[in-house]
Amino acid sequence: MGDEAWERLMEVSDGIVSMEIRGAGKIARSAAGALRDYADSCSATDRKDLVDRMREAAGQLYSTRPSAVSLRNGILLTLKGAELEGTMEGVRKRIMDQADEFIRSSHEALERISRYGSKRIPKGSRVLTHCNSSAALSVIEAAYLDGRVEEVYSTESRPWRQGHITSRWLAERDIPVTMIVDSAVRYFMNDMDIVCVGADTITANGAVVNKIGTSLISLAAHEARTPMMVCAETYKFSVETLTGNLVEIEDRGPDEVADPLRPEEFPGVKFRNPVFDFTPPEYIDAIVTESGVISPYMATEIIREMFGDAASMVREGSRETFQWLKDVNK
Ligand code: RUB
Repeated sequence: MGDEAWERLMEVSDGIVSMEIRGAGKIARSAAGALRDYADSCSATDRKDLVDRMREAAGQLYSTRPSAVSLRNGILLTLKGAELEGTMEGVRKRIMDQADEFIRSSHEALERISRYGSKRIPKGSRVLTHCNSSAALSVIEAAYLDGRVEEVYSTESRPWRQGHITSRWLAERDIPVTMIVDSAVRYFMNDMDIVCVGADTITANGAVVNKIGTSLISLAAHEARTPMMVCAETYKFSVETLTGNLVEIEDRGPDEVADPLRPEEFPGVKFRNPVFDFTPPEYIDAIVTESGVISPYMATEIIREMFGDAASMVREGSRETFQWLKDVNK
């Protein structure tokens, strides 16, 4: 494409790939913002050219983090129905308005989640969290301000060590925090009152896709009878899983595992680096969404609400956008 607008979009895309921009919610909001800016500034010549360019931009952003359905849903909600507008200005305005609305409502969702989730944390709790989730942290902060959290245990979260971000964030707010290595979770689990984590994707059967290690933590929590709470906006629920699609687990390659040692120093050794895993619904006590606190077994209800929306998009004639994103997802 070669124009400045595309370069700015690529900066966001590269930022997501390099993990400068990370966390399911932030990725989705950044993608929506990038699409809005691209719609505003790309040098499309007519309506069709703009629609084509927006599709290309969406495909570029969509390819960056395959496990985050939030990204796909953020893109879909930003573009939905835009190709139905009769003029280039109409297409542009609809995309910009929908991007702003997605970003606004996603902030509002976080605020609600913090209010609903904090009530689930008993007074004087020790809370374990994993990785770095803005939804989980918003709950923990609200609960702390309500006198419910005594201390937070934060896992290091190898290989990227997002636990460093979480621990600093908590310490900056004077919330007592202790950082532990991932493999110490079982050792400390009996001292925890609740586990509070985020999600990248929630499937139709109520399974939660989140940072690698979440599933092991859920097993330890289950064995210790420690409640496991997942905090997630409804746009992290996956419509496609209702019709059998599987969630792809991102594998980020060996360098992140072997760093600072290089893989070349391990001749004959293979590395695997899946960065998310599945926690089955039987190990999750509650999912806190902006629509309420639900059992994971109610995931289909949330998805059906969204599916209704998707179905109406198809009825309105937005089939193309919807189908196109489905094709990208295959
Ligand atoms: C981050 C991660 C977070 C979820 C939810 O993984 O697994 O728990 O994305 O985050 P990564 P949020 O660092 O690989 O992006 O609640 O902020 O959306």
